[in-house]
Amino acid sequence: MKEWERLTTVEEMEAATASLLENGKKVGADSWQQRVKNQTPHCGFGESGTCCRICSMGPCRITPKAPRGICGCDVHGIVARNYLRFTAGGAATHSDHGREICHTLYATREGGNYQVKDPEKLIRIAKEWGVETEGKDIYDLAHEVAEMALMEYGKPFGISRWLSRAPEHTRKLWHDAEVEPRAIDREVSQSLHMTHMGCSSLPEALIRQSMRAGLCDGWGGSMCGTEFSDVLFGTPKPVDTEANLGVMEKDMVNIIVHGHDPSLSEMVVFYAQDPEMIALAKEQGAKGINIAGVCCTSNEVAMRHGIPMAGNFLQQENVVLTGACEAIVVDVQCIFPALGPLSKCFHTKFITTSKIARMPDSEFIHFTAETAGEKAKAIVKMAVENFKNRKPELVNIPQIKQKATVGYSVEAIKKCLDGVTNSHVDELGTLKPLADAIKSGVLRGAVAMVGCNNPKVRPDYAHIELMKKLLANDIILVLSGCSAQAAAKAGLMDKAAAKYCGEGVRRVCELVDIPPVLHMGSCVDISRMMVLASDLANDWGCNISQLPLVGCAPEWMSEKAVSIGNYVVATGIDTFLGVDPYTKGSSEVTELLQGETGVKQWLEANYTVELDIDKLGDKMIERIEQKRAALGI
Ligand code: MSK
Repeated sequence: MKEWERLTTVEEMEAATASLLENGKKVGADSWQQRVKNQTPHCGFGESGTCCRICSMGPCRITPKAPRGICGCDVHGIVARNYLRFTAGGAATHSDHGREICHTLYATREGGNYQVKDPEKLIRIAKEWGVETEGKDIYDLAHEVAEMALMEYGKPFGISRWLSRAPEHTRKLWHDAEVEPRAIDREVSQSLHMTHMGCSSLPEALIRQSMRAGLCDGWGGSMCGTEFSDVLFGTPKPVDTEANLGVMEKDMVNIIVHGHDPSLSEMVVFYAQDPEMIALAKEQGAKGINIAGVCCTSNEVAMRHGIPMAGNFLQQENVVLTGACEAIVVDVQCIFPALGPLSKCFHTKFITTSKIARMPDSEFIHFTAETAGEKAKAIVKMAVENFKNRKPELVNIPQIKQKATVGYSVEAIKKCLDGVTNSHVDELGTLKPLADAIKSGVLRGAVAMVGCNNPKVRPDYAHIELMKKLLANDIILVLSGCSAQAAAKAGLMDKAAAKYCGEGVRRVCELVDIPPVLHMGSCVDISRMMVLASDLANDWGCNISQLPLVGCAPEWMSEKAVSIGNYVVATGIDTFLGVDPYTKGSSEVTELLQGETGVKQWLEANYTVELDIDKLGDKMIERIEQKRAALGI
């Protein structure tokens, strides 16, 4: 392994966190590190998935002495039901985010709060969906397509429109396995129905529906979220930014945007650049207004505007602990309720904006498409006016940050490849050069690394160590979510990091002018990876499951991650987890998800769960090499 001396190490990040926790102690702040201690050890029944509280006869816990719940359900049925409910929670969350984006698209108008920024993409999607586009006003088209997309959530008949993007072989597998997602809400609702007391307890049926509910997310709600965010805010293209807590500015008003839905953060970014707001900031004694992000909202605005990334999931408290955060403005998902009491220890305004994510100790400013401009301006003003309340003795911004180039949508990746080969095939380009690099062995394969942080894993360590290991073995990476931010914080999204990688990755990065890990966006943007895999398989001339490509979520924590894992596996991509999904209590469910006879047989891919991160990396490399051997390359 070569020296990675340019990278910020996990030890450096931990030292920064330790100094911030000291800052917190001065004001009596609580922390997730302390709460983990309070919650440990965790409940063994919960961890193995063997506790059932679906009805009020229990809760029932399965032990050798009590092998069945009061209704008679065995451990396999209980674990499988819990798994499906977990999936449904994730699918609902992503899909509802997608629905909000569709509503925002419906609210677009010329000169309004929201406009169509990528009309070409809108026209492409409209044609894909059989909508007449000729001579139509772009806003009429936006409203028509938005309404069709909203109907995808509740249409009474048929399957998801987005499935037509998948290769024929994959679609046939879905059809034959009876996991094709129908209306998005139907799959979520049916999952809850199936798991109600007295419905399904057959593990196979429950795991099939888990796949279907996952697919309604990745090839349904998330795809709506991604595609229409691009139409609204622009399809990402490579842009330079910076990452880690050092992006916060001592002399400026710092506004942190956090959550997932870009509708809010886009407007906050806009008003932070308003000359009136900047003048107000100067009046308050600040040099200007600095916006930075946390979690996937950060990914969204980084990819479209180069807004710096302050950190990922387990760094959300750190931004407040710097004592230099005037406002942390949140939309939905992955927001610690702890931010309320924590903000009260400092001068920080904790501003919630969505009726979906109401929290104690926050200031609620209800944000809607209709009032977006006025509310975003009010939020920025509130933050600016809070600058004077900062306590200089509590300001501690760790001076660590790295450069990053982000914004690799599928369209952008194709454009980069096109620039090298000049093989301009059609308006969208081709992935053939990538396929050729893998076939020739210059690259051994690719890993899609995604997901959160989880205190069960040393934060960011698994992400960063696995990335280094894979890159050293000439495996290229596409990233999203908090995994992407881990890479950016470490410096792996700096193009200069290519020189530490294996010879093949280095050559490709230098030739194509890309960093060794490609930032593809937020959690909903894993749908981009599904399109990438489909197009790569088509350009290669093989099935997705044959590609030397695997998925990985080494530090995942949320229900959304399970939903994602299910649609990635169901799309034919073997997926490697570093945290157990509460299924180890059932040998049958473990076999269905990780063995040869369940999802592997139906959909040509399965899960591997390995808590030893080094072994997890070895297993991914081994699987990629097996796929290469099977292809004869
Ligand atoms: S934000 S779901 S902690 S990746 Fe999308 Fe990060 Fe996981 Fe939330």
